[in-house]
Amino acid sequence: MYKLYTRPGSGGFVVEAALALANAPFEQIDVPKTDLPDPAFLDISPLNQVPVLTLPDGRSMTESAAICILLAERHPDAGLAPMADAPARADFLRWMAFMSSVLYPAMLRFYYAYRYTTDADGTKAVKQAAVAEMDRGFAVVDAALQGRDWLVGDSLSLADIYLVMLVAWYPNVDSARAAWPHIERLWATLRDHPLMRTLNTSHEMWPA
Ligand SMILES: N[C@@H](CCC(=O)N[C@@H](CS)C(=O)NCC(=O)O)C(=O)O
Repeated sequence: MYKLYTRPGSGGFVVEAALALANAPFEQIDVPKTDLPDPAFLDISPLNQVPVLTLPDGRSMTESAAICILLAERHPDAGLAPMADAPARADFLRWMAFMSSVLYPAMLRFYYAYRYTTDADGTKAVKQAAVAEMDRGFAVVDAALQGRDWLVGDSLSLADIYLVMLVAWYPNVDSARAAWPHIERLWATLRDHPLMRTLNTSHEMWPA
């Protein structure tokens, strides 16, 4: 059985969604936010971050995008992503890498600004630059969604859920919804999705 180390409102959201869509049983372990992490947790997550997925064979992995890609591969019938030989596979890999390497780190720079400057008065500037980088990244994804129902291919994939998770973290949600209408359209669809509604009750990613 899988084991998911997570926390409400964290990147564990998309992994929990993937496991639920795949009907894969898992044990959930909520990891408290603390500066004094459990050494056993550091063994599997050296940066003390969630999500971490422990696989049925006992191996553990960090990195939300990698976890999503692996789950999609291991549960092909769940349709979590285009298969390796599908034309939309390239888009899926591209957007998963883009979101986890551009948008997610920009979120971290905003929410953990003190880590990104040695200047005690510098966090405001770090946060402003982080939001500017989020704006650049979301604008790229919004343009890609123009005229499309889904970010990748012709059906819901983990890329859509990953995107909605990220945009829900944007510091000013109302301005995000106004600035990126194509992302907002997708987000509105997912806000109505039964599984997202269920997950949102524990994760509280957006107002119900
Ligand atoms: N690159 C990692 C980032 C994970 C991450 O930053 N997780 C946050 C929660 S959303 C966390 O655990 N932060 C605690 C910390 O950095 O101290 C991934 O994509 O999974």
